[in-house]
Amino acid sequence: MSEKSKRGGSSPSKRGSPGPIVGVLGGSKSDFPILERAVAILNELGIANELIVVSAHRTPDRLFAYAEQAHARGIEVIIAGAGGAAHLPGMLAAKTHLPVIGIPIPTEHLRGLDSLLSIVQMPRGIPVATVAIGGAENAGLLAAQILAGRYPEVAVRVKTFRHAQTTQVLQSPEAKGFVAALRASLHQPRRP
Ligand code: RP5
Repeated sequence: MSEKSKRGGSSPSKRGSPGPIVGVLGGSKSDFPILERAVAILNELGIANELIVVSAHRTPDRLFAYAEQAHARGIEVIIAGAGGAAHLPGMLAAKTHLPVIGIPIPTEHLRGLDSLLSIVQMPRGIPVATVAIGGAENAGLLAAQILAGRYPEVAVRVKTFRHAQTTQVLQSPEAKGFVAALRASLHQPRRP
């Protein structure tokens, strides 16, 4: 695919092949600054991925081809980000049994509310798991959690990620300040 711009790490990959198992698709190259945050999470968790442009309205045939070939190519989860009247995630979901995670891309005029409603309001029968507007990190994490059931090493990395995240918050001066204030208030003599 000529627009393919990036591949992540090599593990885990389907049946030991080096190919991507998560497809990160954007309706436009202008979506990439947000989608790259999903790629970063996937890379951090060692999940092979590809980031490419597939537009529902500019390259509809390519959309169909990608969705139809994805499973055979080893793709297991698709992340799709689009803005405005964002058809990409829903159309992909309609053309494949693979789970599709939609990322509503922020827009200039409606700040992504248009994207959000276009993606989240899928009619009955064809689900798209929709994250927050611009929520690319969560899309990457959700893809990892879907894969964690099949790849124990991904499950371990997700748990390690969460543990590090929790530790980072608890170690922050703000959190320590709260705990200290709480302790101090608990030790204050109670008024009768
Ligand atoms: C959508 O239109 C894309 O997902 C993008 O968010 C939006 C604008 O695209 P460009 O005009 O920047 O290419 O298809």
